[in-house]
Amino acid sequence: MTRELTGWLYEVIKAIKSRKTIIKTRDRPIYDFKESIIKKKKEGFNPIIAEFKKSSPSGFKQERNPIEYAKFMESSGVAGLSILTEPVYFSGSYDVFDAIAKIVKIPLLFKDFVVTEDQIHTAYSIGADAVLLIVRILKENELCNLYEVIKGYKMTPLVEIENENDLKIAASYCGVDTIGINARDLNSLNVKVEKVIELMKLAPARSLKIAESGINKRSQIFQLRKNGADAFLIGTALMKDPYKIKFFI
Ligand code: 137
Repeated sequence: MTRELTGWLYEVIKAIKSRKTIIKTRDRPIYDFKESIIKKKKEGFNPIIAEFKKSSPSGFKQERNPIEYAKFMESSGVAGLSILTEPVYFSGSYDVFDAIAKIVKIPLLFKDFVVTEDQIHTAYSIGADAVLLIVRILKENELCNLYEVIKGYKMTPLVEIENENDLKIAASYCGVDTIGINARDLNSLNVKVEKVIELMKLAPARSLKIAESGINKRSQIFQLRKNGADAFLIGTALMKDPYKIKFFI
């Protein structure tokens, strides 16, 4: 089904088969992910997507109350929230996503390793407004199919790339207009923010570009913005110290 995967990535995808599917009536409107980013930009702010992440395969660990974090980020003016839902490596959960969705009125990104339509039905049911699709873990036809399922719900597909080859696939697929450029290599876990700048230069000019991973300084945000980033997805730095948002925005 997926491109050749090894190590922890292989384990994550394998375990997806045993994840539950949640189908229920959604009692939350769809908040437009792209519009929120464009609005913040027009207002002169750095559009930040603050991520809720409790752990990761890089060895990161941080306990924090998800509701307090989400409310604090919303009141600080972030463009949206990204919430990890993968349970084994990222200590994520659908329940936490659902609970946050009930209390905030800003766009929420379903941040997981999406390879099945059932995951998208779940994302919609628990209140997602955008869903991450990682090119690295999908074949072209799977990417296109899942992309359409997300659009069918009127959510935003955020297509994540981490190298030139991924970018070619994302750019050649007709509708892809929101691209996440990941500084982190999913195999080696090395983070290189400079790589994002190089890839942004090659991305279609019309696309909305979100710089992901490794951002912990205001100066990086300026540099990325100067080189074409429209928004910034920040996890580790904000989980460790939520008050840093004041410097980033
Ligand atoms: P951060 O700001 O924490 O460097 O990155 C934010 C975000 O891009 C990142 O949390 C991704 O959503 C998922 N992260 C990691 C990973 C994915 C694969 C392998 C490792 C990790 O260490 O965060």
